Amino acid sequence: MLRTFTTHKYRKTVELSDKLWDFTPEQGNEAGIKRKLWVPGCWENYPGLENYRGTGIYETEFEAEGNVRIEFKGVSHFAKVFIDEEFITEHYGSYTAFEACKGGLSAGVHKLRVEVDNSYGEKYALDVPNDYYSYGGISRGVSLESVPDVYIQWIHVTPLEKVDNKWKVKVEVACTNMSETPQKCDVEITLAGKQMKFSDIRISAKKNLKCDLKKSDRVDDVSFENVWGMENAGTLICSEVIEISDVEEWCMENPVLYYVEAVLKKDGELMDDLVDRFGFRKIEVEGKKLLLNGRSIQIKGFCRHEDHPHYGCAIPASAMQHDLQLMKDIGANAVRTSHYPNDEIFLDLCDEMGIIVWEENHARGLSLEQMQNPYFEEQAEQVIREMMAQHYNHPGIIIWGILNECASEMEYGRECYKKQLELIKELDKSRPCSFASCKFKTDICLDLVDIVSYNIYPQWYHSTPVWEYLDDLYQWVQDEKGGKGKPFIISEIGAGAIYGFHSSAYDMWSEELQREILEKQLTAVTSYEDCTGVFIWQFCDVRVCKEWAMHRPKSRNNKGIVDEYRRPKLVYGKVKEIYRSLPDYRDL
Ligand code: ADA
Repeated sequence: MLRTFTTHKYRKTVELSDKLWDFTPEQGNEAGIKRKLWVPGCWENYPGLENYRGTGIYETEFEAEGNVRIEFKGVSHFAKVFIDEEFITEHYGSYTAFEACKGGLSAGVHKLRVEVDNSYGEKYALDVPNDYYSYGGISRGVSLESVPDVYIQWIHVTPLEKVDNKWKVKVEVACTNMSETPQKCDVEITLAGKQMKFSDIRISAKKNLKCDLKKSDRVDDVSFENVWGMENAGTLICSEVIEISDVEEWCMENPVLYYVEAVLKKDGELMDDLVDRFGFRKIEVEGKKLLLNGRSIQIKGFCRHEDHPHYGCAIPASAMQHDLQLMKDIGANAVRTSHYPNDEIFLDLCDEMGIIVWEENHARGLSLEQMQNPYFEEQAEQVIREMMAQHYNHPGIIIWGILNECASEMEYGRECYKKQLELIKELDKSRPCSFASCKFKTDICLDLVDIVSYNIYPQWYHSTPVWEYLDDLYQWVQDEKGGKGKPFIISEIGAGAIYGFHSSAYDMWSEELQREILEKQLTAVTSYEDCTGVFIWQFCDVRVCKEWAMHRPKSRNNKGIVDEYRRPKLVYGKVKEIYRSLPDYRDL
């Protein structure tokens, strides 16, 4: 399963995941020993491979004829793909999808080999030993699709605003041309019942980034390479701003979703299609407020890692849904996908359940030296491009975030933040952006964002009273250039506890102490007038890399409200009491 709904009615698609593949590790005690692994999955969940960091070969077979497009939703963290022993593509980045395309396959069975690497090293700037575990393997779904030479890459729908009960909407469709010659096609779009047609569109050929399009087609001459960083050349078709009436808005309490469908025709014949889903909703910043459809929202959120003892980061849909049900039970309305783009199934579920999302690119706590890695900029920007191209339509996503707790107090760091935030603005003007800072009164990047966000741990990492610390910080943000008058979010608060450890003395790591600290933090933050909301660190306990284990009992970051098996700790009831007592909107 790659999405929670059908994305093609016409394009022939088969899932290559949800089955066993052959897997052979290349180093260590198990080197050269072939075994079966479930895809999607992480190799650390198998006996003998629990700590395996290195390269491994995944192999399977598929039956096809003609052009194939294989979509990998996530391989952790570097992949090289071969079809019938021929190298097709490579991709770095565990948390975004990529495609491997090959034309003209003969009818029959073909071999697919994926060489996967989860080792650390300079070439992988975003994966460093960290306060969470970076697993190895084909960790998200894989699909095999039969495509014509020209196929639809994505559809982006931007709901702009609602005027007189009519929604103004813009639609863009990206088409890719796998062949060596330009092709002419018609593209028809159906959006919430409204139809649009773009005739005789010239789709530029691979590696030939020029299009000669008639002005009347309203087609922008933009290559994916320049804007979205896609591999193949193609054409971006932009609609006029259209108006749609009689539709329901997407909101937290009534998350209504609509479908958009694009079909591609050549000489009148249907060649390809793509279906995606979106919602009519507007997110905007107005002074200190964050407005959803004009109403000021109160974020009651959790930071969540994709982690589970049975599945690593490859969490099955039913277990994701269970996490979301627990969050709903607690009264939460928001998730921060800390610290990377999430599996799209999770985003689909958030859309369906009315849960708002802060999605961020992949980076946690990178130091100045780590940001100066020669690969850092390119790799971090690639995650942004892929995340935004792939997740653009999710109405649940209301904030794009970047670079959690990196060097935002240094000039060099500021340059990186600036470039990445400018890139986000270039790609999507319809959502605000932010980053989670830990640079207490030293951050120099607050002018670059729409929303100021801070991770704070008073009473846990230091003993300053919460209100005092928060107020001190907020007043500094108001004095500091750039932060003044913007919405202010506490993107992390938290305290650790080991499930089942009780202490009437409120000893460190006891459930009692965690409950006491979090109550103080949450009460102060949620009653602080100028604070737009909070994301608790964190939803569940997670495995950490061995380099971090010294400060993390059980090799876990134990600040979860539930433990790694989702068993509620004492604090669960307290958070539930506080979150449930607060409305979703601040204007009630
Ligand atoms: C940081 C960081 C988290 C986690 C947390 C903690 O704020 O963003 O990833 O490491 O601290 O538990 O200390």
